[in-house]
Amino acid sequence: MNLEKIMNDLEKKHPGEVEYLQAVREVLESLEEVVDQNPQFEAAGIIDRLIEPDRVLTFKVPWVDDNGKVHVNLGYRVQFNNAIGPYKGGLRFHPSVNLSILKFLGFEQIFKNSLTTLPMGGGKGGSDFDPKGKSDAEIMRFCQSFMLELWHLIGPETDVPAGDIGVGGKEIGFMYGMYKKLAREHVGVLTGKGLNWGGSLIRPEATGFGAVYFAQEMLGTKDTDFSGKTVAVSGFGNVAWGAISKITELGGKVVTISGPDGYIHDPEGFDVEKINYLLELRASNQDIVKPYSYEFPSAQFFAGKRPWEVKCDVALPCATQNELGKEDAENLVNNGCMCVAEGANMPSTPEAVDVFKKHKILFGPGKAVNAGGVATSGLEMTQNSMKIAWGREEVDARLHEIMKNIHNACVTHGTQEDGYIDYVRGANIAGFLKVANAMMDQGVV
Ligand code: NDP
Ligand code: 2IT
Repeated sequence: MNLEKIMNDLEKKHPGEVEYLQAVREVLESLEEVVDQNPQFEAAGIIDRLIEPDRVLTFKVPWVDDNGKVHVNLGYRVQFNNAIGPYKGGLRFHPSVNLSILKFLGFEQIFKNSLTTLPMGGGKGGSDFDPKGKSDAEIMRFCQSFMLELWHLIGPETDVPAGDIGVGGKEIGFMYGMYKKLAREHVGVLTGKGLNWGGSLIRPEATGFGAVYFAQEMLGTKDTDFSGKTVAVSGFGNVAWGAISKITELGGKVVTISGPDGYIHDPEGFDVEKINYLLELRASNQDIVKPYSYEFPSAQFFAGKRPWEVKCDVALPCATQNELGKEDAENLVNNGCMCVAEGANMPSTPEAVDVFKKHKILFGPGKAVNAGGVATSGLEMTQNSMKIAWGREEVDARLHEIMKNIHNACVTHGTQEDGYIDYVRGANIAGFLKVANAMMDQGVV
């Protein structure tokens, strides 16, 4: 495989799509050997077909705010690959959303979904709409307008969106209501639904819980666990909340959270009371974590900074892409951090990943670590198809088992001669092989 030629050609076709190009390069770097060992993949153009989405859909989303003013946002759905199942992946509502970000997320989703062992292809979508500071009525009108276009493109066996940054249970509810009205069908077309109307227990917690189950397996390779460990977490959204709750339950001490405005350092660690206060803060639709430091005097707020300068044993970046750079990685390593597990998608820059690998610390990439969210979405789809609802323990046990299996797949495909587990390589190869072989079976389509 000629990696540089593939990347040059891709860059010429999609100039400036930096996140997309970054994600493709990272995966292809891991696959060079496997592709060279399997000439049938090259002959069938597997890589060329895999790195371009099947289709990209863009649409206009007009909506009216509470003052009667009209706004126009852009909506997208990137249907990347459906070799092993219907397109599946979240919707992101954030002002930074553009095609490059959604293509990177959709591309990553192909391999992540393959790793879950469930039949799901890869997709992603969203809008540059900013839910921050909007009333519920405004969010509802936006979601309804978004679905007026999206509903043509999706279906329970075609493409099944879910949440991501800026899209939680509330937004899924508003979108589902409009889909149901248009399609006149009550089907599992979205995941992350409310418990009373087809949602699955554990789905809200799943990404964070899954990330911690995966990190637990990573620590297990060094004969240790979360008990007594100091943990730095970034973000305080859906993923960070689930992770903090589970780490705390397992006896770990989470000492940081962050928002776009800076981070909080609480050396005493977060407990249930503090987590509940943080949930209240988020529900108040504020975009800052600063008020926490007024409520709990043990905590200090560091404006405009990221938590990676704090001494910790384990780090879980759970906010957004490229939030942990080379210097941050060096700080973590120098402070004795032994394990970095990515709750977010691609939060570490390639330079940061190089630092972790050079120092041979445990590093789990997002597509493996955070796969518990979409895996539980897959379990929600199964329950919808069977028209049953599993109990909390059952879903949690299945999630836990899936995360262990993903860890095993990474170990199988990523263990180096000196025993170091290259989880990036392991996850990419394991995720790729299943999709590539399915594409081989299905001909050139
Ligand atoms: P949320 O919207 O619930 O939370 C996002 C968090 O990240 C918030 O704390 C937010 O702060 C912070 N954040 C967002 N953008 C920035 C930024 N530019 N700079 C600094 N902080 C930022 O999203 P999720 O928790 O769902 O998603 C977090 C990450 O996890 C994303 O990378 C997502 O793709 C990934 N993920 C999510 C899954 C899911 O099931 N939800 C599954 C797998 C991965 P604030 O709210 O204050 O803006
Ligand atoms: O990045 C992700 O895996 C998600 N946002 C969850 C996708 C899903 O379909 O549950």
